[in-house]
Amino acid sequence: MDHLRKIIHLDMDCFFAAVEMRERPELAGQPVAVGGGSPRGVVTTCNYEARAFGIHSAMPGFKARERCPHLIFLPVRFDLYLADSARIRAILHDVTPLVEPLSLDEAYLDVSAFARYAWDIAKEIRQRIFQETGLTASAGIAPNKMLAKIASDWRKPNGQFAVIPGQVEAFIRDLPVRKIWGIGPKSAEKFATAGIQTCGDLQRFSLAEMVLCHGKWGEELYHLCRGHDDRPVEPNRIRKSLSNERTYRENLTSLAACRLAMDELVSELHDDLRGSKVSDRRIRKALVKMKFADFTRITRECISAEPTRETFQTLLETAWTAGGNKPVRLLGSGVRFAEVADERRVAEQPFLDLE
Ligand code: TTP
Ligand code: MG
Repeated sequence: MDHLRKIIHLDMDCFFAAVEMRERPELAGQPVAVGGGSPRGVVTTCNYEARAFGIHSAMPGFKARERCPHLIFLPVRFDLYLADSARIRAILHDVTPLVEPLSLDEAYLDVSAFARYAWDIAKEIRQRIFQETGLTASAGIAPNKMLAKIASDWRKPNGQFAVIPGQVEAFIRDLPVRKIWGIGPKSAEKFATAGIQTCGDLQRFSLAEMVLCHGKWGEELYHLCRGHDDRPVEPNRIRKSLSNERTYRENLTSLAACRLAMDELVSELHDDLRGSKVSDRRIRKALVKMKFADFTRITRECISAEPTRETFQTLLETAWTAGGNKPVRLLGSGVRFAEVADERRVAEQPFLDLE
């Protein structure tokens, strides 16, 4: 039940940039972005000084430099961020085993079982993270995951915000639909053309209408736009996919060049698939991602339990042709894993055959 739970969503502030600034105190007060070192690199994140110039994640480096010529653009040092992420996770696990990491710098905690206020727990966690890493975090506290995640943005940076059960209705009513879990810019645009801007607008539709328009997702949406979300905090979330990608210094202008590059990615992917955490997982699908010089993108996937080099080459060729043989700036390869429940079913198959 929603009102019985106390969920904290913790999110580090400008994570990669904050780590870099801690390492180089002389950068204080200057606009800093972290991203690919080459002129084609993309901003992964930036500090608030840089955000003031309109710079944001996923912005191409050249554009960022246009907006802010004195921007300090630092290369990504992933190992460094990974080490901080591990320290932060250890702090969270010290509080409760009910921690669900979402990415390197984000996690949910379920503190329902604590008699203490979730507000105080969040505050202590943030203080401890600061003491041990020198980094600031923000937190959202709410009766469920969706609201906690929205709330952690409310007092960023270095702040926290709580949505108490009695305030859920008022909190959700005026929120843009874009804030709802699973609604991306495209769906938000579709809703906007239908005159639906806020969660309150969406609440005017009955459950039957929502299901009629959006199927199973409509039913979920019906609850989410009311601020109801009963997804549990799941420690050790099971990985659904594994992928890699690379942005090339020079565009790849022929299929032959893409083929070579894809072989390299696939061999790395196969290495990663031997890693301890995924080596026992069953693969369900293979996929290829392609981003073109004009920034359009395409993905192609196929069902495959043991995708080989050839599987990816076939997908690559389909994507290349479907994309219109345009110069390619980024390639990616990946696999989707079978659900663990499906895996069990498959594992039981031989028994069924024997009967
Ligand atoms: P975010 O939490 O989305 O961003 P942030 O921590 O930098 O800033 P905020 O204060 O708004 O939370 O992402 C966490 C880290 O993940 C970010 O520091 C860099 C990395 N990242 C990428 O590599 N690519 C991306 O597109 C995004 C959004 C983040
Ligand atoms: Mg963050």
